[in-house]
Amino acid sequence: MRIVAADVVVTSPGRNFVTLKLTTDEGLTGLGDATLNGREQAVVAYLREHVVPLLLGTDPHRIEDTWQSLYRGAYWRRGPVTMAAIAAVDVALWDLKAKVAGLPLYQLLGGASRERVRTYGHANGRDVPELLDSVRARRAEGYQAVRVQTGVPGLQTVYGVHTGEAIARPTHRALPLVEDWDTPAYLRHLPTVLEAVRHEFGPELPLLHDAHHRLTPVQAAKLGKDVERYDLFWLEDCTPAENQEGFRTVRRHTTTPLAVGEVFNAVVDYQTLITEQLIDYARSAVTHFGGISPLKKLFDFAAMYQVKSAVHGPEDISPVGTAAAIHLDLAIHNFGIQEYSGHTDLTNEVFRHAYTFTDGHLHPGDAPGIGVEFDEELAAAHPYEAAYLPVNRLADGTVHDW
Ligand code: CS2
Ligand code: MG
Repeated sequence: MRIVAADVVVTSPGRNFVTLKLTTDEGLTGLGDATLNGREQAVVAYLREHVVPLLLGTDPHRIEDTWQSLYRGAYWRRGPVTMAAIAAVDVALWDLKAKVAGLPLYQLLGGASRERVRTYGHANGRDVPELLDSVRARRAEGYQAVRVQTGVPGLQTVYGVHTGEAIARPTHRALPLVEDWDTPAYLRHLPTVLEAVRHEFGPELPLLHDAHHRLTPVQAAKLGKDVERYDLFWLEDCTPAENQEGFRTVRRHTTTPLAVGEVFNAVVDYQTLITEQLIDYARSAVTHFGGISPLKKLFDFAAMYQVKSAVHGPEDISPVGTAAAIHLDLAIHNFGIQEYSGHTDLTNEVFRHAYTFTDGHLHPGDAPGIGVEFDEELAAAHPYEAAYLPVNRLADGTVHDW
């Protein structure tokens, strides 16, 4: 079998997605997600200019060799653009291999280790009453774990808080929106928010919170300690994790579980964090970590240190990347939880998928491959529109992590 075509398709059914479609000389097709939110066209160029020419004529069964050739052959390694491009190839090849075998992908990853995949959803509100309503809405949709994010008094726009349809979070269609930030105000406010949520919903509902890279290590340590009484399922991205050693400070002061890694794209990004057990959940997405092949290696490494998976799954991971994640979630032993924001109805028409969401859990389905069909005609009806993630600035105008 040989790859005879490799198409890179950008579509925007409400937000931009980049999809790689590989076609074999036997007419089989495999899909991969190459979406990098706010930098989509960089991945498109990387694929079209530097990857597609290398794929044509190759044997699609040689997944590991193709992956290593794309990773080592570029000389310039890692980074989100490169690894999103490689991820799309990796997933498309696994899709093809499973289709040839006539099996759902999870069967090629070791088979099911569980009956279904536990998820968490996003609840948010500009203030506490709005947040409580949003938690109720997620629970009514079946979620059994909820991430909670609110506005901060005195700030106009804060990460994770948006109005309108929960799963169509706006990635701003012009130049980056400038949001404001005030760490001391946030550190004072968050414990009061969690107090209100626990008072309303009790001690058992698994609650998660995303600090989104905004704190220094000692601020993160203080926050982790201040919220211990609310028994979070995790505190995410509490401090920029490129400084892996910074987590030693956090871990020394708090038992609040820590989750990190959605911006990572190689195992080495986690090495200190995992080997020193400074985190509890590894957050990388299939789409941003180079695909299923390396992500399974990461979780197997993490399992040696009792670190669990928590694959990144916001609406800017396409249904192709989501499907790939769910197959891996079902198969690995050290599964933790799967983030699942869902997608708009239009997106689900462009990417018709076999995975299902029931009672807060996902199942990949048993269609051969990853179980996604791509409606290219509908995709073409929704062309790319430049869109950027927001930028954060402090009161004095200094740029801050968003
Ligand atoms: C967030 C993401 O879901 C999360 O945990 O950190 O939504 C992140 O903001 C986006 O993926 C950025 O594109
Ligand atoms: Mg996050």
